[in-house]
Amino acid sequence: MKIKNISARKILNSIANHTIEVAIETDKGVFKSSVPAGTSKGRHEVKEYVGGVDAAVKNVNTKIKRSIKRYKINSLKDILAFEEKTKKYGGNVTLAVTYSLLKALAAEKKVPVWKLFTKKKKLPMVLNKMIGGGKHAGEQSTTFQEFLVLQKLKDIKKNIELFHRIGKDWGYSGRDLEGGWVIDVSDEKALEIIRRYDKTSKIGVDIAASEFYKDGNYIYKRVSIVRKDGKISMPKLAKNTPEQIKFVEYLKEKFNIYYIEDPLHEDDFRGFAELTQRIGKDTLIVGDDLFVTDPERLKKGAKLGAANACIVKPNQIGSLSKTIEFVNLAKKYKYTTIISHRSGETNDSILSDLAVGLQIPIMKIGISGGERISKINRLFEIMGE
Ligand code: 2PG
Ligand code: MG
Repeated sequence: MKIKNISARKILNSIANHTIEVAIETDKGVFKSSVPAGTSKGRHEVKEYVGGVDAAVKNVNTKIKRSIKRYKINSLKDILAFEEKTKKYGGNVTLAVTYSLLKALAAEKKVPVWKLFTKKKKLPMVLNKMIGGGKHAGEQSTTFQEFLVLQKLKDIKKNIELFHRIGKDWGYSGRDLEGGWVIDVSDEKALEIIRRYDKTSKIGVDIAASEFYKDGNYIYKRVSIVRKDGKISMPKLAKNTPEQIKFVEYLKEKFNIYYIEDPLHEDDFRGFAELTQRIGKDTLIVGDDLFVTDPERLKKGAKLGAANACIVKPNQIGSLSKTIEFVNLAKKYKYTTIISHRSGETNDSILSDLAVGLQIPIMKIGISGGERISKINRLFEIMGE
């Protein structure tokens, strides 16, 4: 494929931070892509932009522009090989270039992007955020970052209705960064609210525990009172690791939780292993900040039996080649994969193509806001392709 031009510019993401958009021009047209950013980032994620977004724009417009002309890019393999040349500018630069190249190549081959990866089409289930707290909301919110409901894509209507019903009764404090309802209640109460409206669906939480872990303790904003044998007691706000594990187990049992992401802090492989051993048989114990889409961290986790599922966020590891390696490794270890949006999204919907292309069974995505809806709509479009 003949690349006539490549250029970059600064754009805003959904939380009004700058990111880059890359445009690649070929005989078939102009193909644009952009990359999201996280708010509750893992400590082990790669750098998004070396030298900042302005430097990234400049690097694409000068250095990458010069080097891409020297390469023949006619296949997925060529695109993955070219990533090596862009890595030094930061993960989001690499991905924005890669995504645009994928779109250009797909147009060249007259196929949708997902078909560059697979012929087999299987649409993921969707994991939609209903209530949001933690670092995605202000102080007046839950300690846990996300309260989620899993649904087959064709039944997403159920989640949409649920989202509206919760919003109507509880949405007076507004939305979090991903469009979830912010409710100033304890985490237990938030689960109770969801279960009040939906008794049967599989539900989940992203505890994002690293965000409230400090010096050996998990510090809660609020806890629910405990009634036992006619007595009422108030649990402490701080929980050490064994108490945290016990609490998560208690919530799982009480509310029949199917999906639990980052229940412990990002370096506690042993804690993850213990929890997986206790409740992993019928629950997904999901590593997000724990693995950061890094094959090496997944290898370590699998050896210890830490978690049984993992989040896939290409920009945590900063390249599509590493992301593919990670997904293949997860399949080898029989870890369930969940591809995920980020809190600072763009309208680019390529994540949905990657979900189908890499045959990932679950896609974690919000249910409100154009930047999230574009991805859901893309899944429906793929359904018809
Ligand atoms: C997460 C993500 C997405 P962020 O923790 O799973 O919901 O949040 O993009 O802020 O890291
Ligand atoms: Mg997470």
